[in-house]
Amino acid sequence: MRTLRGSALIGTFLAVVLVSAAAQHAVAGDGAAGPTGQLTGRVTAGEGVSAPAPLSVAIDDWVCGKDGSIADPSLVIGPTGGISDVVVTVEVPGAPPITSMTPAVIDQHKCVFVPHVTLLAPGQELEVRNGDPVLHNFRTISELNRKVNRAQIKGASDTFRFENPEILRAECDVHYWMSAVVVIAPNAFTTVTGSDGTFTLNDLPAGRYPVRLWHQKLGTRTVEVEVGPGGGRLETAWSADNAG
Ligand SMILES: [Cu+2]
Repeated sequence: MRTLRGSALIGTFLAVVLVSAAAQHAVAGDGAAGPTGQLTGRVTAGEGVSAPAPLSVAIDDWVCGKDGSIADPSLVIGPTGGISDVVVTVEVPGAPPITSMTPAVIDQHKCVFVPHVTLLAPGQELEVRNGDPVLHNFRTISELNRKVNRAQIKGASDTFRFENPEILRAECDVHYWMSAVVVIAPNAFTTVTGSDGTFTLNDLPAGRYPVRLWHQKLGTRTVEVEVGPGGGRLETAWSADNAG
């Protein structure tokens, strides 16, 4: 049985290169009104980190596809080495809450949760749909929010709200390979890397901050970044630690 703890946390280290885009203008930030800047960054796969093998399909292959036809969404590396779906949180003291309340939808399509990672504000409505002609269920693994376990027949739609900041996992028990990540963001300076491993966060107060990086397979790491009035840049290569 797969569990959150059971996900293989690969021993890792981060090669971190911090480049301040305007270090000469950087001032200490306290989250109050003052100069703000844009933080851009990229997370790439370092030595020893590679995409897992495609998933095996053991049931419902008439909908889900043939064995080996589903790319494993738990660790996706783009053609130029960017890692998708890394949750990035800049820990700015006194940061405002995330306020984006655009509708969030997770569909189940050919036995894959789409999108794999969904970013929510606390309390934001999340719709989960089953677009497949087979039974799925949506079961969450969480510690800070109420647990959900909802079977969904073809065409079903259910909505959920999660009130507390947390990164929670969701799985389908019918199709053991199905997993999704739901991020209830702790602050407005939280985002998820795109398919090329890049991210952008706007309106950060100038200052030096810890940045927490979370990935479903690679685990959690904290790095530092400096943001000046002209912005900041974070480049990290996330590597497997082969030293043991
Ligand atoms: Cu399923």
